[in-house]
Amino acid sequence: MANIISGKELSARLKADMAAEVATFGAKYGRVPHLTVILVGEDPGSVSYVTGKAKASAEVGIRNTTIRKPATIAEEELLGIIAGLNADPEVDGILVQLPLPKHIDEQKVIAAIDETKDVDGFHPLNVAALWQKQPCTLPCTPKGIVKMLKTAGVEIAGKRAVVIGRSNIVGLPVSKLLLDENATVTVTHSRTRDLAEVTRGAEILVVAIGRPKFVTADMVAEGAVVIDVGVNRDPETGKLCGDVDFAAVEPKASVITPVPGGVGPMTICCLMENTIECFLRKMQAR
Ligand code: L34
Repeated sequence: MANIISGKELSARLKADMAAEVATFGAKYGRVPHLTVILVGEDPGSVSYVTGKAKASAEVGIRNTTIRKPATIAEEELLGIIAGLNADPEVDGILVQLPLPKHIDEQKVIAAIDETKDVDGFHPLNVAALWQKQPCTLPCTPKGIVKMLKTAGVEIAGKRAVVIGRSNIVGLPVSKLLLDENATVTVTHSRTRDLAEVTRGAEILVVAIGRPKFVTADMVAEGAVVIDVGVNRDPETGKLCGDVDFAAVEPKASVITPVPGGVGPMTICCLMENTIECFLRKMQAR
């Protein structure tokens, strides 16, 4: 029987602490942090995540503006909106929900965001700072994963960590954060040979591949810590499921995260934290 880390419960505690802190900001700074989220198109997953971000903002006392635009929006118009938000002194955080429609250059859009308002930590300057171990805004999902490991009392230093997936959003940055915690990190991907052999060597396994129930029991060592980043629809039941076959893997794991209620809520929680950090940096620079 594994220890199941509830991201839902942990994020609720952290959000309550943040709410208490934010409640003091009006008197101290004259206003509360302001997060602006841009949603392009109507992908049901994106709509659900953006709604979760607005809900969490309300819980923490952060002002949230969600700008919704059709999938047909021109890149120029999107860049114009970002320029306006960059120039607005009352906007502390800007997030463009990904993925964007194919006709829009994602990297160009991310780079257009003022790096001091980049609450995702995706701007090239923040990415460079992360890889050079300089102070920066950490990407929300990797930050949430390390918080979950630490809260569960998982020792990271010296451990063999295997990450499945090499995306800019999760795989690469979580690998770097685990390396900074002194794990020995292996990054695997679609071209990895004998993947199961590699993952069986993992003491900490982070799965961010985006395929329902991809990780099966034979791929996991007895006693492993398993972090499931996937949010998929189970093709059989239509219900939400992770990248890990939870029912099969949980009995072998020492610690595991569920889907839903695991990494997802922690991503949103860390977004709240990053928004507060960007706000405070600005206020303290005045
Ligand atoms: N710019 N794009 C930008 N920043 C991000 O940090 C994200 N991400 C990923 C996709 N695109 C992004 C998110 O917000 C993934 N993601 C995210 C956020 C929240 C949840 C899942 C993914 C989440 O709360 N999941 C719930 C279930 C939600 C549901 O019911 O649909 C969970 O319990 O896992």
